[in-house]
Order: sequence, then structure tokens, then C-alpha cells
Amino acid sequence: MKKLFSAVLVLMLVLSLAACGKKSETTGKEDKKITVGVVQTNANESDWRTANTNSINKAFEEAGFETKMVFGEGDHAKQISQAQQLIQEEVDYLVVLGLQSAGWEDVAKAAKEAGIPFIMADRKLDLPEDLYTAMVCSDFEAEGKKAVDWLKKQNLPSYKIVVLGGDTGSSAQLGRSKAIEEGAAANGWEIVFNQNMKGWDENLAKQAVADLIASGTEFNVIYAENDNMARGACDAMSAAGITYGKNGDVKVIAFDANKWALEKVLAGEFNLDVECNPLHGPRIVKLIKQLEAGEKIEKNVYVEEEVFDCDTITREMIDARSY
Ligand code: GYE
Repeated sequence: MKKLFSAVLVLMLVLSLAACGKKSETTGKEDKKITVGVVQTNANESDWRTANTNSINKAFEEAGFETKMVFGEGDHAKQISQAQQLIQEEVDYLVVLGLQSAGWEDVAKAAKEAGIPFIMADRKLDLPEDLYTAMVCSDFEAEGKKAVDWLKKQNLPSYKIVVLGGDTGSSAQLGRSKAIEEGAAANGWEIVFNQNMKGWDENLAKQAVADLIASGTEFNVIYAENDNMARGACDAMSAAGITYGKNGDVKVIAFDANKWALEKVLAGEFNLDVECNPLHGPRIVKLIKQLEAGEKIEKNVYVEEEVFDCDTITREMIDARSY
């Protein structure tokens, strides 16, 4: 009788263990739906941002994650409180795309104390390596240096550069602005205008260039830190009868390489577009799955990005693009 009881007990134990799902190496939970908190910048910030948000939502849905996405809408303090709220809600992972690169230490510490992996995406944040789990970002200074190298090769008789910066304090703005400012200083180029447009706003960029033209400021290079602002600048120049692009008086440099912007490169309206790839969704999913499985991950990953030049771009290159 005793033997039968022991056999039944062992069988029940084996069956109960077998019934347990796969255990997460991160959360310790078994076969629970993974919940990912995403602190995004703004819903309608730019075409880049739209592609980025769509990429995250699509990849997370396909991966079976529950996504809790919130938007800071230009307010850094709001992003901080949103992140803290997601930690309180005990999300399994926290993904942050910061409006500002500074000021994230307390959130990162709280996530660490709560055992929630902190993944920074898009824009690197000012955090020591022990306060974040992984980084999937663009190297914005390297992007800017690609533009500076191209500009140098143009051997212009003079360089009078208009810098249309992105959101002040974002790592994207800081990196791209650092590259052109250092490039201008090293090459003796003149920066005739250097202002950041709140929210990367296309209309603010258009108005700034219109005001420059109206004031008689001479310039022959537009360095716009995203496609939308480059388009705004071109609209202002068109309205004033100023020629630009491949055969124009003003060189136009843009960043992001949205598909519609590459059409402008092909048409010769933009001279150069430096890619900033927004498709972080699949990259973050891969990271989370590796962490779930207890696999070693590559902590800092800069996204591979290329440059599109009006003299070499082809229709095939554009058709091959996914955003
Ligand atoms: O260049 C801009 C977006 O963080 C790299 O933010 C991103 C930037 C991108 O609004 O279009």
C-alpha cells in the first residue's frame, strides 16, 4: 500500500512539473505573457518616429508581447513619471526612447531594484553601464560625420551653413550638432545660423529659413537634422526663388532617409540623406527573447546605417527600402 502511495506521489510530482511552462530566466515567471513598457517620445513627432512606433508595435504583437506604450509629448518630466508608473505596474521589461539624454538615473535605479531590465532604444541615454541592460541606438555623431565628410568633398568656394537642429538635449540633436560644429571649426567653415527646432518641427524650420532669407543672410548649405525639417527649408527656399539640391545654389543635407525623402534625393532636391534606421522593433524582440532564455546578449548595439547621395542613388535602392 505504502509503495502504491509513493508511486502515485511521484507520478503527481512528475506530472505537475511537466505541466509547468517554460520558465523565464528574467522574470522567473512561467509561460506568462511578457509585458513590455515602452516610453516613447511623441506620437506625431516625425515620419521617422511614426515608422519607429509602428515597428515596435508590429514586432511586439507578432512576438506575443503585451505592449504598454506611453508618449512624453515633448515633456521630459512626463516621460520620467511615465517610466516610474510602468515600474510600479511591474512590467517585465522597460524600453525607453528618451526625449532628453540626461536625467534617467533614478528611473534606471528603480528599474534595477525592481528587477526590470532597462533597454534604451533609438537615443542613447546618459547612464553608466551598470544601470541599463542593453542599448539599441544610432550613433548620431557618426551620422553627422558622414555628412561632414561628404560636405568636405564638395570643395565649395565658401561654406555658409544653416544648421536646423532637432529637439534640444536629445542625443540625436547633440550628436549631429556636435559633428557639424566640430567639422566647421576644423575646416574653417562658417555656420551662419544654428538653432534647434522644438519637436523637430517642419514648420518651425520653414519659418526659420524664410526669416533668414528675408534678413538677407547668405547661405549655401542647409544641414537639417531630419527629413521633415529639410523639407521645410526647401519649401522656404522655393517660395523665395532660391535654387537648391543637385543643380542648385544651396546644398541640402538631411537625416533619417524616409522613403519619401529618398525620392527627393533621386529628384535632386536633397543632395544627401544620412540614414537613421527606425526599425527597432525586431531588434528589441530579439534582445528580450535572448534575455528570457538566459542567453548572453550584446549590451551596446549601434544600428548599421548608410548614406544616400543624389549623384549615386537609384530607383532600385529606394524600392528596396521598407520605410
Ligand atoms: O532623426 C527624428 C525623430 O531620435 C533619431 O527623432 C531620432 C530622431 C529622428 O523625430 O526624425
